[in-house]
Amino acid sequence: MPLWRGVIEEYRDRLPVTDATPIVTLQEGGTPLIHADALSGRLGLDVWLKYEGANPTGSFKDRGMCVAIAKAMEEGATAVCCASTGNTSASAAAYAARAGLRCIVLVPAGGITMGKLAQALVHGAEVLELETNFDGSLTVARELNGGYPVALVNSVNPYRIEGQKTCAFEIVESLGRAPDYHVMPVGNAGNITAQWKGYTESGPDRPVMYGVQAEGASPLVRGEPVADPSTLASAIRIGNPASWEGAVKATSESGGAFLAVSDADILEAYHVLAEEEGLFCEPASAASLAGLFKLVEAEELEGGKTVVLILTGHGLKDPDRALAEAPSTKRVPADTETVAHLLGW
Ligand code: AN7
Repeated sequence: MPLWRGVIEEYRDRLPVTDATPIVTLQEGGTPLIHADALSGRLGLDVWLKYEGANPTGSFKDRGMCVAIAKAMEEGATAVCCASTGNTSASAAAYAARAGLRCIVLVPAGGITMGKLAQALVHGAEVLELETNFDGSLTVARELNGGYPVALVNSVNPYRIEGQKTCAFEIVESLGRAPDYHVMPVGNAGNITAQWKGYTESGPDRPVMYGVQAEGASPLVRGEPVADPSTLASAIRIGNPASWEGAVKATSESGGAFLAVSDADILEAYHVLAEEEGLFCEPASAASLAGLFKLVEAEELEGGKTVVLILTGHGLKDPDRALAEAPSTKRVPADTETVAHLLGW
């Protein structure tokens, strides 16, 4: 098997890199596109799951972060910063560590999961919990970038979008063409912007793009920012997406739409993915399947067509949620007869 070289080397001709750009890579990208056998049968569609949790830091963010960090180095930066609901900061911290850059992370106080916080800390980022939400944290990050010697690596940095579009390249290469429908979660909206850009650079066929938001954090569905976003899917707890225009371009040019799903819908989809497909993703990622269920119910999709769902982050990012959703375990004596009895034999 040839070595997968990471997105900068694999897609060099389609990214804004030159011989002067250092390669900073954890061999991100090249993630599995897994056929969802059970869901395809149940829904009468050909459903594929792009498992972005298989990236080195456990989310799709690595695709764009490697390009953003490489460009920051090329431009002489010594420090990077980001605001984050958790995955961006985990990724920024890892790539900054590899590149030898100072990394400053601004997160909403109490607003990110344990796994993501652990990642930022273990890689040596300077983590500040701001007494605000994600949107307020992003404002501070932008102002830091404006007034101090620090590069901003949120997805308002165009290099992030460039790197993230490689996910669409991989999907088109794997399927031999674009899918008919593409369904993904939307928070700050960088990723849907990037996926659409990737498809438009991949050839003539394009999917219909659906962006799924959590009901309590669904500015793109409502058509206006949400001041106090709320959902258990903390990754997408965002009220005023920075890439608003790019997201609207994706859905309008492709003939798609934004839709909102409840937290209960998200958890139902989370269980289906884990229990029927064997895939553990975080709640924000399960929003894509919750969205697909809703689209099928509303008879929006044509039967037999190909659908790709993006599972954006690994389930281990949020172990608290997994345990809260599971039955509690039993502590028993180490006695085979007792164990067998408990197992119903
Ligand atoms: C698992 O980490 O915004 O619409 O600061 O972590 O491109 O924001 C995370 C977003 C979906 C939404 N799924 O993507 C952050 C951050 C997962 C995520 C999204 C995020 P965008």
